[in-house]
Amino acid sequence: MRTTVPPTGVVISGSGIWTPPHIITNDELVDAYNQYAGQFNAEHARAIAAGKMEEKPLSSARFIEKASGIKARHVYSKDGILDIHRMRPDFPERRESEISHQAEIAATAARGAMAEAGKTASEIDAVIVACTYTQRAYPAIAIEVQHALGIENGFGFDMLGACSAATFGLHRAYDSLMSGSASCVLVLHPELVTPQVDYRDRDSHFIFGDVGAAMILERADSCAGGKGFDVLGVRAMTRFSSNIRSNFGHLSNAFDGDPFAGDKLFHQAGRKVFEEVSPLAAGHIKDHLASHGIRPNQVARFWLHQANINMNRMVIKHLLNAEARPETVPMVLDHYGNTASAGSIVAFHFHHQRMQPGDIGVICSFGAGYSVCSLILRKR
Ligand code: CO8
Repeated sequence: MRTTVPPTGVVISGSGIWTPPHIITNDELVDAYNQYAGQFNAEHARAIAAGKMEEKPLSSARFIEKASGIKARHVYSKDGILDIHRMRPDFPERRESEISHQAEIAATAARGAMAEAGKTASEIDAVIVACTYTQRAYPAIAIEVQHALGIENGFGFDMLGACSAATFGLHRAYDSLMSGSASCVLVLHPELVTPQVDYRDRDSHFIFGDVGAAMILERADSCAGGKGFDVLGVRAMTRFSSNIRSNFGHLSNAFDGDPFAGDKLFHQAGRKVFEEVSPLAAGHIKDHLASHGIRPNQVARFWLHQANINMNRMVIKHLLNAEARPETVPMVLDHYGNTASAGSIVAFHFHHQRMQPGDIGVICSFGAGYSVCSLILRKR
């Protein structure tokens, strides 16, 4: 029930995941891309020789694993991505009378989180869908999920925040709970991002995978059995950069030109992002921990954004001046790819079970915007 009495604290009491049914390995992806590139180069041989067109460079599975740590990714739809005459996913379009793709995967992840938290629909009074893209502007995906799950109380809304959407969503949930405007919040991250990938671009075709993730946050005084994690603090920051960018939006319909041209899809200056965001994220985490009197080496688990394994190693090097050990800094990127804002939540979901009461953990996202957001947790 909604209440205006501020709580004594906020707890994360459940998490859930929807994993797409299909997997694409680096070898499969590179094979399809290289066939496409070979055909493109043959078709445009004259223009390339005359310097009027750029040759498509070949991709390499070895490069991908070494440069990013990604070995495979789960995807909602596989065939279209590997079809060299299509080079983009093919989702069946649903009728308005059917549940939307994004609401369906969000609801599946939500059921897992609700089961773990022991919450029924009648106990939830806010639904936040926080992700990189929503498949439509309105009605909000969150309201559709609210309806699909039979949540009759409260409100739902969608919010975007690129790489940090999930943690910014958790931040909003925390604020709603602390202000007393909600008592149990379902936060959802249905990251269907493969449609925003340019599979004809060698430098970025390997980065992303799809996933759905969910979290339940509630008032500490309503959370039975001392389970879950106390949220000790939340902190967000942003600083403008165009180094990670997608220009697709509803204005694309008003512009002349191809609404699906390269700049409308995901593109980035990856090396710059790597070099600029790693120290930004490390400094942010260090300051946030210090404001709670915690040193980085007192943290049992860092659930970091899953964009690049070398980037996470760099963040940990800045923080601890040590190597990132898998038991302290779990990675899910190797088989999920970069799942946009959901990555740190997926890492949390699979890697929090063995923590002891009192153990400290940090969830932290970083990337497009630039944006960074962290939550400091303590195992109950
Ligand atoms: N195969 C073979 N060679 C390649 C390939 C490839 N696939 N790609 C690039 N190369 C080549 C380059 O052309 C370059 O060649 P040369 O030296 O001759 O110029 C060489 O390899 C080295 O290139 P880079 O310096 O670019 O390689 P890096 O070591 O920097 O690795 C990465 C590239 C992996 C992209 C790396 O820079 C990286 O991951 N950076 C971090 C970027 C990041 O975190 N971005 C955030 C992503 S956004 C996000 O997380 C979610 C929000 C947005 C969601 C969007 C959904 C679609």
